[in-house]
Amino acid sequence: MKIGIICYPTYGGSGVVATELGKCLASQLGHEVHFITYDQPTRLDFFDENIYYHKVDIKTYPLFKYPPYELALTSKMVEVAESEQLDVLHAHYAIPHASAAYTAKKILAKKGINMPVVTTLHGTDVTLVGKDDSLGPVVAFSIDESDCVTSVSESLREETYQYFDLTTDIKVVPNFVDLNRFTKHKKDHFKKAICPEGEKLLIHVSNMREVKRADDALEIFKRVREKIPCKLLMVGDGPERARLEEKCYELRTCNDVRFLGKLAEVEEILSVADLFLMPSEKESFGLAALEAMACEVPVVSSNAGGIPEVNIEGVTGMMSNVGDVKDMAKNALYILDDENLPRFKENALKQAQRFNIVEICPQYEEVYKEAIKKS
Ligand code: GMT
Repeated sequence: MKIGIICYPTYGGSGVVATELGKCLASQLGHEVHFITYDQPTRLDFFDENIYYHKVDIKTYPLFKYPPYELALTSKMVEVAESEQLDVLHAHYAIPHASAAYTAKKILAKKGINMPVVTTLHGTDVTLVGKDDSLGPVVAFSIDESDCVTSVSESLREETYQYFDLTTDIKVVPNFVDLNRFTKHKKDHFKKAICPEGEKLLIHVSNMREVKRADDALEIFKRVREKIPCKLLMVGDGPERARLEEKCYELRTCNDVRFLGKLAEVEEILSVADLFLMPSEKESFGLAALEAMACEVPVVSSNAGGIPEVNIEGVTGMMSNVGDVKDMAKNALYILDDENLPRFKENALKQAQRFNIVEICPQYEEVYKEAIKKS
C-alpha cells in the first residue's frame, strides 16, 4: 500500500506514535509511507527507501493574522495523494488533520480519485481541545466523516462517545512500543554519575504542559526524599519548565533534581531509572509510561483516562487519584523498597511486551484495508 500519514512532527505522543507506525509499516511490512507535516518528524532522522517526507509550506501574507495552516495542509495532501497515487490517508490527531483530510477527500473526489481517510484520536484532540465549543462541531463532523476511526485506548473511545454525538464505530488500536529500541541498556556509568551513593532514581518525562501536573512529580519526590536517599530527573521541555525549575528552589530540592531537556535517546536514561512518575490530569494512554516499562521501570501514576489500561495496579506500578501526591509518595516508597522493586520491574517489562509494535502495527494494516473497502 501507499500510505499518507498526517501528523505533528513534535516530540509529543501523537507525533511519536505516527512516526513509529510509519517506520514499522515501511521497514517491517514493506509499504510505501509518505509523511505529510510542517517539519521533519522528531524520530524520522534516517534514510529508508520506503519513507518519504513532504513538507507543508505555509505562506504568510500581511493580511493573515493567523497563517492558514489547515488549507496549506489540505492542498499538500491533495498534491501528494494525486502525484504519489496514495491508497489511504491516515490523520493522527483530529485537529486539524481530520477536517483537512475530509476536504482533501472531497477535492480528490472531484478529480475522480477515491481517497479513504482513517483518523486516529490521541487524547487532547477530544478531551481538552476538541470538545471546546470553538472547535467541537468541526471535530465531531470530521471524525464522523472518516472512513475508519481508531482511538488509542478504550477510555478515549468511551470519552469520545460521551463528548460527541457520533454514528461512526471507533475501533481501539492501542499504542505500542519498539522493544528493540526501548529495552534496558547497560548504562551503569550513567547511574554512577547521577546516583554516586547508590541513591534510588526517579524520573519524569513529559512535554511539561499543565495537563501533565509535573509539579506533582516534584512534590512526590520531595516526600520520598524525606524518607530515602534519591534523585529525580526531569526530562522534556515545555511551557511549564521554567516555573518548575523555580519550584525546585522553593522546595529546596534542586541539589537532587536535574532538568535534562529533550533527549533524543530517552531509552538510555530510562534504563537506569528505578521509578517513573506520571501524575497527569488527563492521559488517554500514557505512551511515556509504556516506554519506561519496556526499560523495566515501574510506574507511579494517577488513574486518569487510559492509564489503568497500561499501568496495572499493584503489578506494574501503583495508581492514585489525580493530585493525591501524598498517596503517590507512599506508593513510590513501597515500590522502591528493595523487597518489592525487582518484582515490579519484571512485571513492568512483561506488561510492555503486550504492546509490541510488531503485533500492533498489522492492526492498522487491517484498518486501512477496511477503509479502502468501505470508501
Ligand atoms: O500528552 C500530550 O500532551 C501529547 C499528546 C499528543 O497528542 O501528542 O499525547 C496524547 O497522545 C499520546 C499518544 O497517543 C498518548 O499516549 C497521551 O496519553 C495523550 N495525551 C493526553 O491524553 C493528555
